[in-house]
Amino acid sequence: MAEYRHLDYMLLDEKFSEEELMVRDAVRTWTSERFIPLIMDHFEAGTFPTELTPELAELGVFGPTIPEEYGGAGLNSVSYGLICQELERGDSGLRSFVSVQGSLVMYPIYAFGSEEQKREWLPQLASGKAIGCFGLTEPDAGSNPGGMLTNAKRDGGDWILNGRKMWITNGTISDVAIVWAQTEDGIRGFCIPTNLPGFSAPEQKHKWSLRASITSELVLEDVRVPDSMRMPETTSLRNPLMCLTQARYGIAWGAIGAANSVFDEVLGYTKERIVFDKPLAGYQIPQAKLAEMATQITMGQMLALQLGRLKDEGKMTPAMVNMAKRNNVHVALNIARTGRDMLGANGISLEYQTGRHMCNLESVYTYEGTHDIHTLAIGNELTGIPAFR
Ligand code: TGC
Ligand code: FAD
Repeated sequence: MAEYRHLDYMLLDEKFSEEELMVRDAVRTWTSERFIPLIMDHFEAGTFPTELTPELAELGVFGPTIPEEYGGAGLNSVSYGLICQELERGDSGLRSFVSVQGSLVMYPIYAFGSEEQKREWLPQLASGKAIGCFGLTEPDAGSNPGGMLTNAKRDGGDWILNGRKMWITNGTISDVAIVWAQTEDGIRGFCIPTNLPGFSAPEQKHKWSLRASITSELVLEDVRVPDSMRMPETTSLRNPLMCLTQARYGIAWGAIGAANSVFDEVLGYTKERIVFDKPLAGYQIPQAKLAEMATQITMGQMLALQLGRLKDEGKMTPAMVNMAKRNNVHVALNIARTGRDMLGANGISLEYQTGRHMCNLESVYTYEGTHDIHTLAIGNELTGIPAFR
């Protein structure tokens, strides 16, 4: 495969610090050398290359913004964004694996967990010795997580958990699960090992998107947990939504990585592919498509970078993340669909990256808040009138 050339039309590389570029380049090289050669077979087989977990840990991509005393790398948010960008250039399933571990498992333990929970789990998760999952969505409560039916009832000093979660990334391979449940006092989060009696996580098969990612149900049947497994700082729906803000931030960057992978492949292809005696890239219609792709990628990069700088300055709001996730995933999906067409029949072959990115981005468009939910969140921010219900 040709060497990857990242589009930097507006010279944004000048805006990153030396440390940020070092982190980005290390992940970029790893993705090219260690991950991309494997992805076609894993996508086809519907498996994730879990054997790469120690290497990912060594790269420092699990919870990189968590302080070093808990095993994290203490990096800034822009570095985390660049990590997501480079991983998703490989595959959305790879970025998902890392997003869930860092933003949806390590972040809530760090933000809402007890000191014991932090000491027990964060170093294990950072080193990849433990894998985690985040159980919010249910069969009848996706966009509306406040409607969850999973519940936790007090029994002396313990809690009894019952319910079913669905579409949970990494569920089957997890050692620890963050489970959100209704209690008499509102929604609470629990941090539970997955080997407890009554807990199971059957894999959900037959996906045609995000195939190189494990997706599972979580089934909780009278799972008894001590109060020490409740995350003490969780008080309402606001807590899982705060986790989503962290993960959506990473997706806003990641989607641009996928779009860039497509753009690079399609640009190279159209220059080499001869149709009617000259390169496809020499015709106006493909050039118009390439110009639009490059423009959209560049605007997405600027949006992600500004979002990251605001996050590092403590000025990022959830509504800003709604806009960036919505825009960048939408743009990436459109670029992948257009790119798929421009590759002709090759566009449907897994020998090329583009078709796989296109299929994956359909999931990314839906998870972490669907496109329309983000539209309504921006509408709410602008008008002050919630139109969700
Ligand atoms: P609402 O009344 O608006 O909010 C409840 C409380 O939460 C606060 N809040 C947020 N806080 C932080 N970040 C956000 N994004 C927040 N959105 C809301 C809000 O201020 C309020 O706080 P307080 O103190 O006043 O109580 O709640 P609602 O029930 O009306 O719902 C609003 C809505 C629809 C926006 C929300 O429920 C939503 O975002 N729905 C989408 C659900 C979703 O994104 N699920 C994702 C599941 S995880 C996943 O997909 C992982 S994929 C991982 C991978 O593989 O990469
Ligand atoms: P619904 O909420 O039923 O939405 C269906 C349609 O209705 C969408 O078009 C939506 O935009 C629209 N809609 C919904 N509400 C409104 C409204 N108020 N107004 C207008 N339109 C509306 N969840 C987790 O908790 N953890 C995970 O790790 C996780 N991983 C996932 C991995 C994959 C591969 C996928 C596909 C999903 C994953 N999810 C996970 C679940 C994901 O977050 C949900 O699928 C998503 O939030 C949407 O919920 P839903 O599928 O129930 O769709």
